[in-house]
Order: sequence, then C-alpha cells, then structure tokens
Amino acid sequence: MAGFAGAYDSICGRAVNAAIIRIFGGGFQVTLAPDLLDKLSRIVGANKLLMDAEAHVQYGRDWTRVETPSPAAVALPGSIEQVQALVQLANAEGLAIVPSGGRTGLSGGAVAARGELVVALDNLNQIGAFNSIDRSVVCGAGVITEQLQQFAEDQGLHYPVDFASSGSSQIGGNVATNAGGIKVIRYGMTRDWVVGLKVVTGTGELLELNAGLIKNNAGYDLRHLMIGSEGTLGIIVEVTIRLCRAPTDLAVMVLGVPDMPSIMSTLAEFRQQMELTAFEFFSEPALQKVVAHQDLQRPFDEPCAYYALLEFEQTSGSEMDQAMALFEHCLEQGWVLDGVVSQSVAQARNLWRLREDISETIARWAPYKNDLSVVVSKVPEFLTAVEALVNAAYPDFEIIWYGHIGDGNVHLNILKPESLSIADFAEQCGEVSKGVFEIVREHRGSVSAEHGVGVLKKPYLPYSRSPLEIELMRAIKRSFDPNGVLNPGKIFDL
Ligand code: S2G
Ligand code: ZN
Repeated sequence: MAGFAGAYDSICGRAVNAAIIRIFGGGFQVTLAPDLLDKLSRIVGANKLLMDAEAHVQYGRDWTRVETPSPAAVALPGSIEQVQALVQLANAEGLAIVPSGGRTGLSGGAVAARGELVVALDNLNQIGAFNSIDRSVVCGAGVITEQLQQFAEDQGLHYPVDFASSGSSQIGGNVATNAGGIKVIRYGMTRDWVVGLKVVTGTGELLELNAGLIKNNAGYDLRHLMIGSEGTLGIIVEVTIRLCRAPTDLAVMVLGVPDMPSIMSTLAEFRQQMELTAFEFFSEPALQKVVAHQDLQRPFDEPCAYYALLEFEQTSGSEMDQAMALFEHCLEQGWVLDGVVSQSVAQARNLWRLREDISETIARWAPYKNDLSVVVSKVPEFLTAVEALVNAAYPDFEIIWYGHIGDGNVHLNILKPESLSIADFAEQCGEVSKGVFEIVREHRGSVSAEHGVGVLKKPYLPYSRSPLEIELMRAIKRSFDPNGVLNPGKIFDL
C-alpha cells in the first residue's frame, strides 16, 4: 500500500489524506473519503459527480488502450467558477486532476489511471459572442469541433482546422493539444486560430489571455504557452476563435505514385504553381484496408505503392486546367502513374474518405502509432531511412503509412498481429521506435508532430527536446501548477 500511496504522494507532493487506496493485480482503486466526496458534490452538484464504474471507463481514457482507466471520480462542472473551486479543493486535499475534453487523443494525455479526479468540460458547451467585424467567436471549452465548424458556416465563414475526430473532439481539447489535421499546409494548426483564452491555473486562479487581439506584444504570450500544454499548465475553460473566408469550389485529386521521393517531387511541382489547401498521402496497404472495410471504391485500378491526395480552390476558373497540366507533367516525369480528379462535391467527399477513414479502419488492429515530422525538404531522405529500418525490423508486421506529408508530418502505423498481446506488441514496437526516433533526432524532427506526448511518447521526449528545454518546461510547470495537481505524469515527470 505504501508503495502506491508513496507514488501518489509524489504526484501531488502531499498525502491524499482523504483517499482509501486498494491495490489489485495490475491496477488499483482509489476511493475518496465521504467528506471529500461531499465537498466535490457541493461544488458541481451530486448528479454531476459520477462514481459508477461505467463513467470511470468512459471518462478515464482516450483512444489509447495501453493503461487501465481508474479515476477516483468524474466531475462535470457547469461553470468556470466551479472549475476553479475544484482545482482549489484538489490543492487543499492533494488530489490529482485530469482535464478531459472529447478524449480523442492518441498519446494517453487524457488517461486517468491513478485515482485522479477527472474534470470533464462537456457542460461548458455554449457558443457565445460572435463578432462579424473581428470574425471571432467565443466558445466554451466543451463545444464540439464540428459544432464550431457548422456555426462558422452559418455565418458565411469557415473554421479551417479539420481532422477525422472533429465530430467528437472538443475545442478546449483541440487547443490543449494544438490539434493539426488535414488542412495545416494552408491554414496552420489550432494555435493559429486562437485569439483569446480563459484558463484556470494549477492553483485555481483564472487567467484571461490576449482578449481577442490580433496584435499584442505586451510581454510574453502566455496564450501560446497554454496551447499544446495538454492540461499540465492549466484547464482551458473558454476559447475565442478567429474565423476566415470560406474556401470556394474545392477540387480533389488522388494521384498514384511509385515511391516516396516521387510524392515530394509532385508536391514541389504543384506548389510552385498552385496554392493547395491540402496535400496528404497514404500507402497501398492503407487503401486496401479502407476499400475492404468501408463502402468505398478504389480511385483507379492500377495499384501503386503510394497515393497523394491534393486539394485546391477554384476561384478564377483556370485552376483545373493548371492542375491537369501539372498532372500531365508529373506523368511524363514518371513521378505519377495514374490519377483522378473530383467532378462533384460528392466525389470529392469520397476521395477524401479514402484518406480520412484510414485511422478508424485500422483501429481494429490496435496499431502502434508513430506521429513523426521533419521539415518538408528533408522528408524524402527521412522516409527512405525510416522505411528501410522498419521494413528490416518488422519483416512480419503489416506497416501502414499515411499522413500530412505536405507539412512534413507522417503517421507510421504498425498493425498488431493476432498472435501478439498488446503488451508484447507494444514492447517490440517500442524497441524499434528507438531506432526510428534516432533517425528523427538526426533529422532534427519531432517525435510527436500533432498527437501530443501524453504518457505514450514521454520516454521519447529527449529525442526531440534538449535536457535544458525539458528542465525549463519543468520550471514553467512549477510556476503554473506548484503542487503538481494538473495532469501529473503527462509529457514529463517533475
Ligand atoms: C490522421 C488521426 C489519428 C491517427 O488520420 O491524420 O492524425 O490514426 C491522424 O493517427
Ligand atoms: Zn494526422
């Protein structure tokens, strides 16, 4: 008991004087003392404090399945003041908190596996003030991303950050993880669209950051420190988002290519003459899985090693001719073997699904995921090196490549063989990952391009960040969360 309690104490720096801790094989259950439960109930209301096992599983994990969800309780605050009161109580009682949004993360950043209090932002879900002059809208952290996208469309505007999980992710979680997705090449990451933030710090104080300003050089930009901090520096409770002009008449091309370097030659050729809104790629095995398991057709019969999916606006009427001329040129160069272009919105949607349905389709094989990035100019040599390593290291595993190659971000997924347990598979892949991350380090790349660090990538952080950087991050963490109550054990240990 002491071992676990000690571990828990070290998380918050003080004994949880109101918890009964029971350890069982491979896990443990933390039961909060009645008077602490009573205090929590009085903050959020008894019906917003969930104690049942089903809620603990639902709110205690994200899309990863490596750790067993085991929170002590789940609280669903209905106001910013309630979030502040929960954090203040957690400090007084030495209770760890895991902030929770849509729980669509892929690095374990929202996993509560050590008797923490999950603070779920679902009920801070109102879309507030919209200003057509500023083109900005205020959202509670619990607003679903797709809800914001629809709101923007209803105003004749556009929220351009998009990814497969937008139907269930929350804007607060998108900001906490600086979500990227499929349009980064044209519109950037979530951080590029946040003009204001309200955040509850690790001591329960409320920070109101940047107030919607476009220009503000009055000191450090704490807003950008909070964006991507994965709930370790503060709990994001409100976001002011900037919107943009809606794109016009989007067309989608899917091109079959013989190898990775040809993808990058094609990208360079198109980008020299056209403004693209997306440039993605995926491998033949990825396409085969999606076509086999979704109601989709192959783009054309000829199987190719890889496929590039590119998208562009048609504003002047000449873009399609330009794109077809570029396609012909890439064919002549041997960079492209075949291709199709959408003739309708429905066809564009179906071509996009060939790329966007990959993640959901391969989830049934419990893939080991690497989410890597290098500067775009280094992608060809980087991918050649990684491909050689993983092909040699994983001769018996099925490798699925896909991702946002236009901004240098690739997703390397290894499918788990039936014969291997998740733990054994993760261990084998973890070993190979060290070789992959060594190549990342050599290319000054990132071990986590968009999925965050959470717990899964924590051991590999030093491949992308120096000891000095990590020490400075710890110092920043101690400034915002001196008692270490916010999402302890994520990104790095104190
Ligand atoms: C993607 C989604 C999550 C995954 O499809 O671009 O970021 O499966 C991913 O890696
Ligand atoms: Zn992605």
